[in-house]
Amino acid sequence: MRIDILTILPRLLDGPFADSILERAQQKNLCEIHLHNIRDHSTDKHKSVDDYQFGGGAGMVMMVQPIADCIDSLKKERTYDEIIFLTPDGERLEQRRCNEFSLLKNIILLCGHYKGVDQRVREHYITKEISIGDYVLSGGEIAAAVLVDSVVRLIPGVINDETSALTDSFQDNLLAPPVYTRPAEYNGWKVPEILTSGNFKLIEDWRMEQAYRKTKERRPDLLNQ
Ligand code: 6GU
Repeated sequence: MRIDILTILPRLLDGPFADSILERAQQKNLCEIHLHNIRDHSTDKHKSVDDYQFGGGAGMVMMVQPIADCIDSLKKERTYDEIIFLTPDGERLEQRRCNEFSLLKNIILLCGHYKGVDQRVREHYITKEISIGDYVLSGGEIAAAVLVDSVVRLIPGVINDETSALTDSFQDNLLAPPVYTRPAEYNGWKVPEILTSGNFKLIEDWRMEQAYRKTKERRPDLLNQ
């Protein structure tokens, strides 16, 4: 999978992809992540990327030209399955979408800023608009990092233990059950006995029941889907 990210703040994204699972996915050539500074594509003599909005109102708007030229140059090289705009008024990202995105070959992510992006970019280039939740971030970069992390970890081979991505919270509309490691007793706090019983059928039943109980208490909405 190839991911091209368009941003006016590429430094914000230097960190998140350089460590851990995302670093390993790139080293194993299971995904390529390319950052593009939108400002490098501005033909304006001041390298502007934003301007006042027509009709007045507070806040600058990201201009069409630098974004259009950047996307056009990428589209000359390959075809893209999706061109995704990260925006708080987009569709809320859920695990089902992450699973779908993880099957794609080439995607572009556009990180918005200021008041937003000129509507003509959204109409003529963008194929999906995604939000990561009902709160406002200063820009789309951190949302892009969230999307990339949630998607790349689902690419086969990225996580060593093949089953572990499948047992995550949300993968079956259930929150994950509690987990424990050694020691079996710490400070008088004991691990549930069933987990050290060696009876795998009972352990599986216990985990299922815990997952169900937690979901019912914290996220009953998930059980009605
Ligand atoms: Cl994708 N962008 C911004 N700026 N804020 C957000 C968001 C995206 N998703 C939730 N809040």
